[in-house]
Amino acid sequence: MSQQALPSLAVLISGRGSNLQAFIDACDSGHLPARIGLVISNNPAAAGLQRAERAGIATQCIDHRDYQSREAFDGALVDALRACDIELVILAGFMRILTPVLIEPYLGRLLNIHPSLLPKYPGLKTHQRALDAGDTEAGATVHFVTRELDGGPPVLQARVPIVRGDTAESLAARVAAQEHAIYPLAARWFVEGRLALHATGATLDGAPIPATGIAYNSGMCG
Ligand code: NHR
Ligand code: GAR
Repeated sequence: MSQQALPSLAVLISGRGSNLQAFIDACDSGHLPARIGLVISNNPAAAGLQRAERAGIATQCIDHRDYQSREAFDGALVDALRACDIELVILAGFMRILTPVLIEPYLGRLLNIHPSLLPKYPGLKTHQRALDAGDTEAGATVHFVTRELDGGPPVLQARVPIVRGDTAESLAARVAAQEHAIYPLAARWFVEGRLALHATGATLDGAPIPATGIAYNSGMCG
């Protein structure tokens, strides 16, 4: 398949971009049969913008502070996505809550990775909350994005142990390694036409996905 014929992804970031890097690597290696058509950051200082530039990917910075409302910001995102014919939108450490202005046109084509074992710990500071609660496990969940913050149907979930002496930083690093495996895999299922969002929830190969997502194991090929 020529590069142009591959389905086009947009990756939305706010920071470091290690998940973006996992997508760049998965597209390059052929594990993910797609191309990244556009990287958008709301944060001009996001290190991930340089990763994209290094990989020769088009970037746009759409700074939320330049807009009067969340809806106006989301309208600018939608304009940028439409101009690039984007088939799947990947939120990868994107830190702005989205409104229906973006969610409605991309419903079913919009994924997020959240650094917790959803439905536990929606929102922010997930690793510290897991440590404070004395949990013995943490993880990450890929889910479809709906209006409900971190509440859309889960797709794929990876677990890691919490070990003695863990800090939010050490735990985040252990979770991030799993994120980099599961997120491109979920996107692969989507571009292969295997993963879909329906009114009743998410399905893989037509079968309903359990409420906490499919449990990832390292034998699943990415
Ligand atoms: N938007 C909707 N409508 N639904 C979801 O499930 C979304 C979403 C936008 C982003 C990612 C999410 C996460 O995985 C995500 C999921 C930002 C915040 C937040 O509070 C919460 C959850 C997530 C992302 N953002 C603040 C805001 O005012 C800003 C925080 C900051 O800049 O540090 O938008 O965790
Ligand atoms: C990731 O751990 C992701 O799960 C989390 O931010 C990190 C981004 O890292 N997402 C959120 O907290 C969304 N609110 P990255 O920029 O290196 O991919």
